[in-house]
Amino acid sequence: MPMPHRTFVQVAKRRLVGKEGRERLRAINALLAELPDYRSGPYADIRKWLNEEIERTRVRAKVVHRDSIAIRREGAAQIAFVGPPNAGKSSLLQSLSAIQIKTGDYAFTTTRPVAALTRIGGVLVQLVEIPGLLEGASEGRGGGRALLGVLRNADAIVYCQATTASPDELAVVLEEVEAAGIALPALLAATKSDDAEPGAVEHVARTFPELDVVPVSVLDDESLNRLREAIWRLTGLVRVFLRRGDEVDDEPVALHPGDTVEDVADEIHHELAERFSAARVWGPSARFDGQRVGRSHVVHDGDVVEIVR
Ligand SMILES: Nc1nc2c(ncn2[C@@H]2O[C@H](COP(=O)(O)OP(=O)(O)OP(=O)(O)O)[C@@H](O)[C@H]2O)c(=O)[nH]1
Ligand SMILES: [Mg+2]
Repeated sequence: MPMPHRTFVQVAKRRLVGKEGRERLRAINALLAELPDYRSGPYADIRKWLNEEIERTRVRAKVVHRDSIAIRREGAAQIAFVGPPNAGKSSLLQSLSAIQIKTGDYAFTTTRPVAALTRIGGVLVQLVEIPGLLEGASEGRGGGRALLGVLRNADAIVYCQATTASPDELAVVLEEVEAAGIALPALLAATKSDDAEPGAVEHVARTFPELDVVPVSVLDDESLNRLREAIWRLTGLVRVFLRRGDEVDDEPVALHPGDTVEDVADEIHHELAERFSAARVWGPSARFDGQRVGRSHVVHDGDVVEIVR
């Protein structure tokens, strides 16, 4: 005598409670094996329900998987490149760093976030391309929630809009970012400026009055340098060059606004931060060259600092 079908459904539901992924699929398959194999009637309905449960479980597993994408943070700041498909995001990443990345004259050449490490203002900065965010992204469309999750972790945004395309495309993207509650320092790169019709850059600028616009072309090194400088300002980071005796380091240490001489010492060594006595400062925060300051002295971008032991 098979188990009455109503009892079977109750048993099945109880066994599936709290199970997801592979564990749930195993439980469903076990139930299917126990199910009397009538071709019609209530048992056939249960088989249909269980088979649909397999499908739903698989879809859920994929969504859960895609709901978070991890980009390992590197460098002193993470800058996200965001914009409609085909805006030239990958091309910019490639031109600003040393990475090889697929670019193409069609939408969705890039399907997952891509990271590139580069030096900007002498400091290592991580650039991340966020692939085309679609209308409805903040509700999860096109894996949008995972992409916005990556964006939320960034320090600043470079929005990309081709001067050869309609700015309406970027307007959609901006709405999704706003709907997701993400508000980061941002600028707008008006891309493909070599190909722009007269007035196209101005049109982009008028459409997004709240954003600083940097016209840029991957064919124009000067424009890429201007973009680098604008990105540097966006990071808000403060560069300090360390001095040891008469030598000044070529590569600066990156600090945050409000950081002090003590933070500078801490960058060199935690122990040094505990026991150093004073520092000497040259540059924007110094009243005169080599000014002697205490550990709570706030450093400015471009300072040269010598820690006095
Ligand atoms: N003329 C010109 N074409 C450019 C420039 N930058 C990118 N392109 C072209 O624009 C197309 C799209 O470039 P991608 O860098 O792949 O754009 P994307 O924003 O990464 O695109 P998806 O990853 O598909 O969303 C390619 O054919 C590029 O060669 C530029 O500065 N000038
Ligand atoms: Mg791309």
